[in-house]
Amino acid sequence: MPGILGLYLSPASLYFGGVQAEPSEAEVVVAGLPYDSTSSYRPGTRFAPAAIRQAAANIEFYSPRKGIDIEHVKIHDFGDVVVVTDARKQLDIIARVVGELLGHYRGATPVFIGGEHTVTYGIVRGLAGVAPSCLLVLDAHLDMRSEYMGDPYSHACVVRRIAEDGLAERIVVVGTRAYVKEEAVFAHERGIPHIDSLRIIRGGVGVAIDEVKRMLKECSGRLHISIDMDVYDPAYAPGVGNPEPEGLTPTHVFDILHVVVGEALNRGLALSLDVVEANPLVDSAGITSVLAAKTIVEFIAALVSRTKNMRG
Ligand SMILES: [Mn+2]
Repeated sequence: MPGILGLYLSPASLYFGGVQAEPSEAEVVVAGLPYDSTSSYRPGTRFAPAAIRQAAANIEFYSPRKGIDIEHVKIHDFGDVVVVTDARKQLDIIARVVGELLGHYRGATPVFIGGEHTVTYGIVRGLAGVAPSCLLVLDAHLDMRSEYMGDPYSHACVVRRIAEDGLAERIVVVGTRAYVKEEAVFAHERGIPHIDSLRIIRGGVGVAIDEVKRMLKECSGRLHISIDMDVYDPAYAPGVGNPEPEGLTPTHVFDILHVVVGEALNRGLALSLDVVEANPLVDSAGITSVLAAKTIVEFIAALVSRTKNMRG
């Protein structure tokens, strides 16, 4: 692996998708970010990249929405980024790795598997170093506290840090239902729309899609999508650090993903994804890891659906 990628990445025991494509040919590049040092309630997301790879190896790669099988999509899994306990150093390493990945594998779409939500700050900083990015966050929480337990780089602050540091052109948060006044005020002041899960449950996904489409009109380079697994209802995703009842269903999330990815492609935007906060230590029967793997499969299906189908 070129440069710092060889220094900061170590191969996983199982590749996402099973077959390892040549990195130079890859349509999708995967990296695990097994960092969970600021988890405030139930730590263990460091085990998620391995658990999600294992889940991915045991589900079908067929997407009913597009009628395509993504088994033949060329995926290269770079393994996991090295873990250090200091949040600033960890985020610096992640940002450098992301910048290198984009530099060396320009045509590929990056997919990152967390780890706690803090890693998204490092990802978005790495992306911002290459081209402007808009950010769509799916999360039960706003993650807009100025600090949490004295730590400004806590998972509970990640979207605020990204906004304050000007790392995203625009931000929209979807699926929210758990936040404090400080966070709602910050979102309002910064003009960051958030669509509560209840509006989607009662009125359908259109309200969220419309808001994201408004954002995409103002995006010039890339759409990064960050999916905190706690956006799902705990009935579907019990294995997360901070579960909150009355969340979205897989159908809601996949419907949003497919429309948003299609719209971003129509606008000529690059795409990238992170899936964070799955916690195998508190999961039930591995269902959260399976759902995380399926979420990545649906994202890739939405991404490649124009060029692949079941017959070709
Ligand atoms: Mn969350």
